Amino acid sequence: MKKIKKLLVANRGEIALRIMRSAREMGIKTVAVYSEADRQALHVRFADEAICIGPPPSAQSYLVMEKIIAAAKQTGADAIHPGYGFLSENEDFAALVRKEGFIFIGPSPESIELMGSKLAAKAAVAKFNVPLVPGTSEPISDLAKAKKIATEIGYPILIKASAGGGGKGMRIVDAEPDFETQMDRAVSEAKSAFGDGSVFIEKYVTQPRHIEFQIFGDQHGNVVHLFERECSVQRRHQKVIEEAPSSVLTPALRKKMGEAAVNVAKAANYYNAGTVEFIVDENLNFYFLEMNTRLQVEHPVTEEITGLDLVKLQILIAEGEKLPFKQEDLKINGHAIEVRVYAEDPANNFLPDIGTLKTYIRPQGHGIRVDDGFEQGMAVPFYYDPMIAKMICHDSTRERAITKTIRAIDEYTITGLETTLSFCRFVLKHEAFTSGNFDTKFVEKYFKPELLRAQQDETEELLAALLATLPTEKVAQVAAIESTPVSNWKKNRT
Ligand code: MV4
Repeated sequence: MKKIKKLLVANRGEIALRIMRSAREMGIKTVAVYSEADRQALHVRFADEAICIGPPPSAQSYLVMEKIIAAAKQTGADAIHPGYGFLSENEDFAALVRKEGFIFIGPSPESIELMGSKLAAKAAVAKFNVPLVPGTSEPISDLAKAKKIATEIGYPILIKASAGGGGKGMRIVDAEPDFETQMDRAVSEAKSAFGDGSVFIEKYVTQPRHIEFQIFGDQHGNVVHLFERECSVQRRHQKVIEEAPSSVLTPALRKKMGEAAVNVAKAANYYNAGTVEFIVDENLNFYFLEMNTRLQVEHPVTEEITGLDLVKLQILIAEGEKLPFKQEDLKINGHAIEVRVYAEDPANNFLPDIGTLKTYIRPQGHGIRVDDGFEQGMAVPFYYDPMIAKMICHDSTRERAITKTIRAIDEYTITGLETTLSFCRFVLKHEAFTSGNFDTKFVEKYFKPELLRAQQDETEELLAALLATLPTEKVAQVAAIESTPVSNWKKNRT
């Protein structure tokens, strides 16, 4: 048991701030690291100390292990939290942190490495009775043999890179004549992207739901799950809206999947926070896909429904404490929805829209949480992920959480750049979403940029019609309000 006194956060933006807030509440001093592009960033201002670690590109700053270690030594930190992205799932970093005598807030390097190989992960969990998608358990090398297996499984099949994950390096094969070309492509992509050309085959589940379980383990062998998050609304493997709990799980299925998730963690001798990713088909069969060995972007929805602070838990576990609760102590309270606010233009193929936050006014009220790293007047740097904020709404039921989220989107006022808020509003109002009858194909099936434009035009028409009924002096008043920066008619009421 070693109490952490000073924590270095090897990350930036909203997650760096979010981690430091919990550390401060625990009486732990905080150290920020930052690139030259982040001198004015909020995580730097919030921290007790801050060290510049290099030029803006992350390959020269946030991704350089030696610079992080040097900053930790210089400031006398005793622990390092990697956040998500950057070095968070790099087993060499986790090992180096430990070798240099610091506490790594996360799992062991061995667990990270095991889950980094999709084939090794599948082999490990298979022994623990975790359902897997039908497919090969070894890398495929012999083309004739691979084709034979694919025929046995039945087309369509998916070729995946063992070193891949998060959708990188996947190839769908609809029928046998395409097999060879797709396999060649998959292998060469995997070689160039990961330096490892191993690929394997799985049955392609065509319209799955993506449901992931938050798990937590301590260093004494105890593992629990903190229920699921439904993350099916995504585009090109980037999640857009996440919620907890999922509207399709019955208590019985939740229990079964939760037990499978705990078994995945046990198969990896896992400790600290992790996420076990499943796909669920239309008959509610579920299959393990992969495990993410970090705190995830969408962890706040789990915090809202469990009342737990996951970062504080991560720190306690890294100090060697036992999990302070048992599975049966945990229960779901209400419903939480997270929308991700990206500096992207949904009407223009989600092109990054980097610029300055001319107006930035957060929504307020009971059950609304905004995790961000920006203030009005700040610029969104183009070197990093264009996520501006995560807005999380919590209420007693799914229906109420949806209503609250739409109200909060309408209140959220951002000018100076386009954001994905209007797109999130479109999703939340869609019948497929409100009914709960959707899968990972939601965006492809229902979204067209014209629909946003049509909604926007309608709003403007309504406004014009309203103005036409008013006397001239009122019109002038409305026009004056319209042109003030706080008006969000155009930005958000689409
Ligand atoms: C699949 C699949 C269908 N069948 N595997 C994408 C992310 C990576 N974790 C694995 N992914 C998928 N694997 C089989 N056998 C569909 C996906 C998939 C997906 C999964 C979760 C969330 C969004 C997704 C979007 C497209 C495809």
